[in-house]
This record gives sequence, C-alpha cells and structure tokens, in this order.
Amino acid sequence: MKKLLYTLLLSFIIHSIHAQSRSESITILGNVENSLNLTIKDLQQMNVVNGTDFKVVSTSGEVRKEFKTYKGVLLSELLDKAKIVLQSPKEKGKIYFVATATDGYTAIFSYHEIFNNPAGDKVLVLFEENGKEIDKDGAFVLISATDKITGARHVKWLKSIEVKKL
Ligand SMILES: Nc1nc2c(c(=O)[nH]1)N[C@H]1C(S)=C(S)[C@@H](COP(=O)(O)O)O[C@H]1N2
Ligand SMILES: [Mo]
Repeated sequence: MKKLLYTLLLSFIIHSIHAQSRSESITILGNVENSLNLTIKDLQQMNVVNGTDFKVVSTSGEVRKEFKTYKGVLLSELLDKAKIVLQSPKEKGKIYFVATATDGYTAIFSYHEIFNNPAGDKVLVLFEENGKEIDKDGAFVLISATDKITGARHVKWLKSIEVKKL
C-alpha cells in the first residue's frame, strides 16, 4: 500500500514537471511588425513540411534518437509571417534569431543562414514526430537538419523565437 502511494506520488511529480515545461504555443517576437502566438492548430494550417529519417546526434557522435517521420513548418515561413523589420537591406547582416526553450536552452540562427543558405530550407519547427503529436519533449521541437551535430540545435520544449539585431 505504501509502495503504491509512493509510486503514485512520484508519477504525479514527474507529470507536473513535464506539464510545467510544456508550452502549448510558440511566440515570434522582437524586431517584427506582427508578434505571433501560434498553436499546433495554427501551424497545421500553414505550409506543412513532411520529413523522414532525422537523427538526433550528440557531440560524441552518438545517435540519441531518430524520427522516422516528422511534420513541421519552416522557420523562414514563421518569420515571413511575422515580418522582420528592416530599415535597409544592409541590416540583414545584423539580424539573428534566438530560439528559446522553457528550460532556458537556446539556439541561434543568423538571417543569412535562414534566408540565404540551403541550411535554412531544413530549419523547422516540428509539431509531430513519428506520426504523433510530440509528447515528452513539449509541444514543439526545433530542428536544423543539415547540422552535423544535430543534437545541439534540436530545441525541445520550444517556447519562442526572438528576432534581434546587433
Ligand atoms: N530544451 C532543451 N533542449 C535540448 C537540450 C536541453 O537541455 N534542453 N539538450 C540538447 C542536447 S545537448 C542534445 S545532445 C539533444 C539530445 O536530445 P535528447 O536529450 O532528447 O536525447 O537535445 C538538445 N536539446
Ligand atoms: Mo548534446
């Protein structure tokens, strides 16, 4: 009986930790004309990209996990929707994007990396992995599929993308 109560309490604690770190929407904010707050439903209505065979590789080269299939929206599309504020085209070189998770984990992309390099065609905000809504890694996960160490910019529990200028 004691053991059962203990197990129940433990699973409750673990569940609430997950619930805390899960953000049900992502915000696009900062140097933009329209700040956006987007849910899974909003992303489903945009241009959904279907991908296959993504491996999360850590610094040591270990494959931490693999998505056979995934669904998401290009970061560039989200940024186009929010409209980056530019006083002149020359400012593009000073613009960067900060992807932040609920636990404070962060990854950065530059304007030219996203809009002027093939890498940008593979930077996605995912809302589905292996045919299901994402569960324990939050509602949204950001990936950069052309990275060598894909783990580093695999941002679980994504909550915001901030547009900043140097
Ligand atoms: N929000 C968040 N995302 C994160 C991390 C983290 O600590 N917090 N760790 C990163 C690191 S260092 C790696 S290698 C991969 C590993 O993915 P996994 O922990 O899901 O296996 O996730 C990355 N994404
Ligand atoms: Mo890592």
